[in-house]
Amino acid sequence: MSNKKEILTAPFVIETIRTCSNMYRLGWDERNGGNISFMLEEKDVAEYLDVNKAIRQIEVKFDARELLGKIFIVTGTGKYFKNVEFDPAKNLGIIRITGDGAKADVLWGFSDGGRPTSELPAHLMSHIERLKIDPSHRVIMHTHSTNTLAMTYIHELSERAFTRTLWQMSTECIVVFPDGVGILPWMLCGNDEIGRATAKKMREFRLCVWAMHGIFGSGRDLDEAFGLIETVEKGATIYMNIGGRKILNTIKDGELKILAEAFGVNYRKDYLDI
Ligand code: 2HA
Ligand code: ZN
Repeated sequence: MSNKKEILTAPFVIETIRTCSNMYRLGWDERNGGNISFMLEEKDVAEYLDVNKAIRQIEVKFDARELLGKIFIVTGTGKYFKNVEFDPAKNLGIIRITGDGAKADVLWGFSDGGRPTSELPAHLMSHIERLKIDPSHRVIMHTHSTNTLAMTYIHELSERAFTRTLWQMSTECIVVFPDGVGILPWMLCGNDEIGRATAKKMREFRLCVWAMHGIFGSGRDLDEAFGLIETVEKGATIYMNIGGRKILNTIKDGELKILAEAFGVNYRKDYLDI
């Protein structure tokens, strides 16, 4: 008789499921779009699973030595966010990076023989970079948030210009992402190259926009990563709703400065014309 608790009652599983459903209903994750990886504490997972017992082993196809022994809950490749809540064990998995860092043990999930997201290299590389900057970092979230994606078709793709526009679109923006947004041009997804480019951006930004594709966001927990993406998407939504109509009022650079100072956030000073 196992003394382990039922995995589907684990807060980290419940929260991952709810996040997927929430993102699906926001219209951000059509079909198999989007993926999440959430680094878990071994002691938390051990309440539910034998962390040394692998159901099977998979190739990671990337040297993840720096994450050796780390445990992640991840969404599955080809799986739909829409379906996660109805069959979590099929659409999600819990993996532990093992061997020489090129393999992962599946501890739970991927019950139909599935594998982690095709964007796993980009996730793992981004985790490595964010952890160097912030040891409390835990979550990487990729999504196709509609208005941010739309904005990449009609807005200049310089990080400074894009960030400035977003900051102007709602008072909250500079407070939530004072570090701005990184941007990558269109690139082929699912490989090491976009993974490396994204991870490089993650040294400077907590969020990177993939032009004509979506967003890579990070955070210390699911709420923080989601909240960051949600706020960028809100700014982009206002921008798209303005739809090129003449702007009569905006938040001026001097006001953005006052705002950032009032909230004590470390904003990118060189992004303002002051
Ligand atoms: O998981 O979103 O970028 C499907 C994708 C690939
Ligand atoms: Zn995608």
